Amino acid sequence: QDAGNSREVDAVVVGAGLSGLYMLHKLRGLGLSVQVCEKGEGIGGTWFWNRYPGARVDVKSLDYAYSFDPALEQEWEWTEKYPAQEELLRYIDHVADRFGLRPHIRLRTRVTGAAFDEEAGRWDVRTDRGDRVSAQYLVMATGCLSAPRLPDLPGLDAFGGEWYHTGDWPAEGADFTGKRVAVIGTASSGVQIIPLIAEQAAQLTVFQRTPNFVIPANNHPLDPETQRAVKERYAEVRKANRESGFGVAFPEATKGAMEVPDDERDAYYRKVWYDRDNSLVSLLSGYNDLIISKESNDTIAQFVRDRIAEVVDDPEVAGELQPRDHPLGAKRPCLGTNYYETYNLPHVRLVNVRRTPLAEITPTGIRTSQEEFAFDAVVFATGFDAITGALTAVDIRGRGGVRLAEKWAQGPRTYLGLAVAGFPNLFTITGPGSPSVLSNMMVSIEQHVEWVGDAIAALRSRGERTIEATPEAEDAWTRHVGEVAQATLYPAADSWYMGTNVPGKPRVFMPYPAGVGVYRQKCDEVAAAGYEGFRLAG
Ligand code: NA7
Repeated sequence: QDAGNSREVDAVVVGAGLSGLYMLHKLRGLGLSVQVCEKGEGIGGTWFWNRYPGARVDVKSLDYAYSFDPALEQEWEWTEKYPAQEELLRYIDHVADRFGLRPHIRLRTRVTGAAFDEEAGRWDVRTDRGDRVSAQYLVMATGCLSAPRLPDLPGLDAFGGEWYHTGDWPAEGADFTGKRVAVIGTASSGVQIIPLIAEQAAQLTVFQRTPNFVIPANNHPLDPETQRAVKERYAEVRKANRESGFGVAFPEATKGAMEVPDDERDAYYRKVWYDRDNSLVSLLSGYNDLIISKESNDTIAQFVRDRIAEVVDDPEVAGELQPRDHPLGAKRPCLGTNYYETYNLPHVRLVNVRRTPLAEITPTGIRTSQEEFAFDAVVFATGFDAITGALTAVDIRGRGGVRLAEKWAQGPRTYLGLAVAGFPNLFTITGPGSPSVLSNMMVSIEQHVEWVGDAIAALRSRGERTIEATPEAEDAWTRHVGEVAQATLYPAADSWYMGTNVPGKPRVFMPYPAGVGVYRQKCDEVAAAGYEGFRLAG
């Protein structure tokens, strides 16, 4: 467990979440010595930190599970359609024990910097515990939603009540019984926590800047027969997931939404809304142009707005909850359980902070441009510096001492979302320029980890020491990602995909939206062509 203050390893992996753990296992399998550094007190990454009430994954359990080991995928029994945070963490702990991963993980250890030593061809990695680790390979497995963001509001230091961020929830939990509680933020995390806080709190005030499209999760205990049926043909299911668009296989739509009669379209949307086996993928994959054509997208957006009007008693509140400023899917749609219903409760109030902006946190609560509120607790469900935040938070310096954060000042530049020119032997798992957050993360994580493992194995078998993206390959890839994004509705919305939730962050669409199947093929072609676009050196 103790790494000591200074040591040499083949690889340092930063982060012990789903990516880091599999990367560790993969590299150990290749015979490498590996040091994983994890800032948390426990492993699990996203599923360690997001311990807030109601936290659960929005991809079905049987799809959101490692596929690399057939025995593991058969033996683990999921209990729900969408597992909660505790179950996911139990699964992650099981994996770590099963594959003997813990001895290689140093907990409570944040990597603060890493510099590439050009002469030695190695990374010199520093931690907040004063460690110096020299490694040939550096794998950033730091996650896409792991740098929590608080709003830039004055006064939080002097707030006399309790406050929490959903992405950094205390292990001991929080009790809101009988309290006056504020929630700021109404995306995935807010949508999950709001109905549960409403059950405890005496008063709940929700501060909403942008309403989101919230689809009923229709979560339920997983039927044993369903689980058995999937496991019987798991290999086939996994293959189809890998070749799909979002990382969850779904029959390919052959028609656009406007090519079918209104009643047929409406029937499809209703089926997705009420079906107990529905999913975000079934919602977005029903027609082949929902994320490309505004006219088609309007049909599903209006369908959701109509459902909100049906559920919410007060027409004015319903109007506030209906998203109108962005296409459905251009921001991450949310899965909810009793979300809209919660606004019918007498002790729950919605405040539109687009109209009456938040001004400050006061010692006793929150002040908007219009009104002063008293609270015992404030919950920030305000999201993350997504995709690049956890990477640029580390002082990573490549050739010539160039800082990654500087290089990306105008937006991230990568080759295939997993390598950066000028940063040899550095890999970014689910980095910007890869499908990452637009997909079932598990599929994207496994694909990256396996590609990186194969690249390192290839390098070693050829007796080469470094692999590095060429600037030309990086330019072409970065341009390609931008072009594909421009052909979609994604850039039409302000979102964390675009970096617009972080003041000063460049407005660039970060993930690669062509689908995981297409993307995988490109990565495989690059490898098969002898790592085309990379320079290998001895
Ligand atoms: P998100 O999706 O980044 O949502 C953050 C929410 O907080 C969103 O509603 C924001 O409104 C709101 N927000 C952020 N800053 C402010 C300020 N300053 N004032 C008012 N409201 C604010 O984070 P989540 O944790 O919910 O979800 C992250 C992902 O995890 C999710 O997409 C799934 O993939 C899982 P905005 O929309 O920016 O107007």
